[in-house]
Amino acid sequence: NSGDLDDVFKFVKKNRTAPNVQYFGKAKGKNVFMIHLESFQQFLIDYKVNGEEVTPTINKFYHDQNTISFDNFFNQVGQGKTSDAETMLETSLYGLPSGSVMTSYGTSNTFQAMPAMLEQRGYSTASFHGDVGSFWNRDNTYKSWGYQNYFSKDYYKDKADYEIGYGLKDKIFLKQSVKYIEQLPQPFYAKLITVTNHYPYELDKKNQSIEKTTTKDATVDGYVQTARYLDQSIAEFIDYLKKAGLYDNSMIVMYGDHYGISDNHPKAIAQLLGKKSVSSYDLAMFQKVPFMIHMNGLQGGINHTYGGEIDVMPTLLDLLGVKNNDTVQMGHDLLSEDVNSMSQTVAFRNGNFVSPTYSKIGSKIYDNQGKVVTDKLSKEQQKQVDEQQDFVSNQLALSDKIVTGDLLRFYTPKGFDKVDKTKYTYKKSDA
Ligand code: GP9
Ligand code: MN
Repeated sequence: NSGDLDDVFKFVKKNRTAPNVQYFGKAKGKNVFMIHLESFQQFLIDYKVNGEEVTPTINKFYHDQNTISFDNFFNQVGQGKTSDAETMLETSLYGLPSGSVMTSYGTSNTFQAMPAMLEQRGYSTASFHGDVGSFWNRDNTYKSWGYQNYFSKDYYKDKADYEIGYGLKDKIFLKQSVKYIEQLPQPFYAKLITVTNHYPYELDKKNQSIEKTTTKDATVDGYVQTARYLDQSIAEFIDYLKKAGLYDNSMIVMYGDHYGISDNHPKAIAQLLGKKSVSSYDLAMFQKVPFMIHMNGLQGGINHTYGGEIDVMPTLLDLLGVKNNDTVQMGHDLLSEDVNSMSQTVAFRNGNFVSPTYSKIGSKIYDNQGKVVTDKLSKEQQKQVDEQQDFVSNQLALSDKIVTGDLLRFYTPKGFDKVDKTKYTYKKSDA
């Protein structure tokens, strides 16, 4: 009801931060590539096996002087995994406590999502993925988000050994995506969702180019091999972008959607990290994923701001110079200098949170060195933690109300045209 919407606006207003003048509009009119690195965790950056970098291309991209790279950026997904990541990144709304927004609400709900906002500013928009179009209900959700094009498996030439796991192997997928990218009117917004680096991390012999790790945990040790394969596919794709002249006139965003190695493997994780054992705090830090923004002329560097997937849309909209101060977003611009006391409190879907000061994991409070301080906080410190907890609970609950009540149908931001889902169709015609 409209009372809920009032609470939403109150929260959004308080949470909003002013754009950074150094970055606002820097990417205005540029093509945008959103490159989804499946199950790619931050620890892989600069990680070595037997002295050899696992992902040299992504490492180079991460350290490029024109790349803003976040090293305290967390995945915030729940059961909806990839779909939760997509939902957060393109709508700045959370996934649900259980299930998936895209599956349960993607068809029917009203959204004010990235693709629609950009289409209304002259962009063409497309999502690319080498799995069947209906997975995670993408074929319906993308219409609600305003995607003009969705190139799923039907659009790709397929052969017996082209696929592994959930779909086309990344090299084949990215290579074949080129002919569709070339047809997109510029400027465009293009999302490419890779999938080979997905559990159970199996790869055909001929594509293996690095040794497995040796934790003896069968579901862990192949991870670096599929990550290496993903890295090589990115190398080939970047080569193409450079040859096509797209590298220089695009903003290229890369992100990891969620963990690849779950909390159920603490022993193996400890070994990978060169530790005796891992605490709950270590496991929370293990939820970091890369978030990198590359563009010619961008003043890059490693940014230590704490943030998560919910913050991507406001960050990118500001870079693109898209005014978004009346849109409903749960996150905020990570490049803003106008920080408020909650700006760096990062919620997990289960109500836990991390921040540069205190983190709450389960029933325990940790300081930023990973020490348990639950019963050692001063009154003042306890007050701060309580405020963080309230912020997190409120943010998640409001997001859930928006989604389950379809509240955005009652509100259209100024200058935004309600998405007409019926105008999109993704069926491959034989033209
Ligand atoms: C399938 C792919 C996998 O299309 O996106 O999703 P995930 O299992 O990572 O949620
Ligand atoms: Mn995924």
